[in-house]
Amino acid sequence: AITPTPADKFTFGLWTIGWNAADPFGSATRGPLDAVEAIHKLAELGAYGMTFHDDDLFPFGCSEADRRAAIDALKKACEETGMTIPMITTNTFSHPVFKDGGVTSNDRAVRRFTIRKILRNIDLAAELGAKTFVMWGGREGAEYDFSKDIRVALERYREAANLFGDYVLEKGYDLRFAIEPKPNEPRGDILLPTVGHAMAFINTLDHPELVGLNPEVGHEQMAGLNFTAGIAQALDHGKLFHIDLNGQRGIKYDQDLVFGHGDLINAFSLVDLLENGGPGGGKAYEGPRHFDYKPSRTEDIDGVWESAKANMRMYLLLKERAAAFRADPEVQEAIAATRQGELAQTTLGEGETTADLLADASAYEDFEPDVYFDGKGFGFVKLQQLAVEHLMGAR
Ligand code: 3MF
Ligand code: MG
Ligand code: MG
Ligand code: MG
Repeated sequence: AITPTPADKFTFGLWTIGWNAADPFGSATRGPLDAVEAIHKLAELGAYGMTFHDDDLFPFGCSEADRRAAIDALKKACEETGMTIPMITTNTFSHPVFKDGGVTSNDRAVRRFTIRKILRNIDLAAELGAKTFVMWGGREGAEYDFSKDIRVALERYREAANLFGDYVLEKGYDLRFAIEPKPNEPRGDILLPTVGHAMAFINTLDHPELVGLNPEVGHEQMAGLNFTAGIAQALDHGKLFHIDLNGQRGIKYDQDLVFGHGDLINAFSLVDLLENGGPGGGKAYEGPRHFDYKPSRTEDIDGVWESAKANMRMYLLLKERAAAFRADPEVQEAIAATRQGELAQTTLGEGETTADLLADASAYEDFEPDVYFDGKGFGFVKLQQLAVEHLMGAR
């Protein structure tokens, strides 16, 4: 069960395996990777699909003929291999013109150009049958508080998001948007920095039902947040449209390590949530398991494919461990001891009103916290130890 198959729905960004490993301090350590070759290799490894930014597939500003040739070659490779393109996204951050952002740049001509670039790519998403269109606004932000009024920048963000929603409805495309939050890098501070900020913003849109999230493990962890808890809230809100899996070790630059090579314990609870956390214990999330990582700069092309395999293997191993954890009678007993079943009960009884609660002297007037408190623990540590032992393969 740790051999990936398309049924596992593993997908990779072309920019991940295709990264030439140039970083802000050094030049490339690897050559370019052709998209057609990437599709064939990923198919061979058991992946389900590939994703890309417009500029990953055809160079920024290339001729329409070159663009078309690249798209057609990709389509052919998909037909040959059965690979899919479930998500595409737009590069609104690499070209110097985007230095103050795309849809929120202070420069209005840049904003108009960005909207056109995204609309063109929405058409391509529909053509390729992608169901999710990711928007990562990495340059939407600032380094300095006086650079712009954030409220006005958010109005421009909203104007653009509403325009894209209207466009998709008008065209009748079967496509939803997923905003990818990130706290910083490349901007000092990025707009919609976390899952929570983005969900609040989505609620202000004309068509909130069209817009959800593409949370990335490392991005939330860069803000010191618990990724599994953020995903749980996104699920609660019905907004987990897509996910970027990778690894991050603490609050620092965006590491994009292999999934599980960062906070392994949080990766374990994440896979458990996605796979076993749905109502009735089914899958909580049915979409692609998308890897957005960077094969480390130290690796050659063989190391790239080793790291691609490692992502899928980590996910499947964690899935296997999570199933064993859930099936273990000792774990079930430990879960019951934590009183999670009681958390699932409503706090007021069926049909009970606030007036009834106010009239219930046992809830307050006669409730004696000092008497009620018996010092009994919740047993969370015991349960966590069982979880870690399952994760380690020690049980
Ligand atoms: C940057 C990212 C992005 C987004 C991508 C949208 C370049 O930290 O995570 O990758 O994921 O732009 O999918
Ligand atoms: Mg990232
Ligand atoms: Mg990252
Ligand atoms: Mg990402």
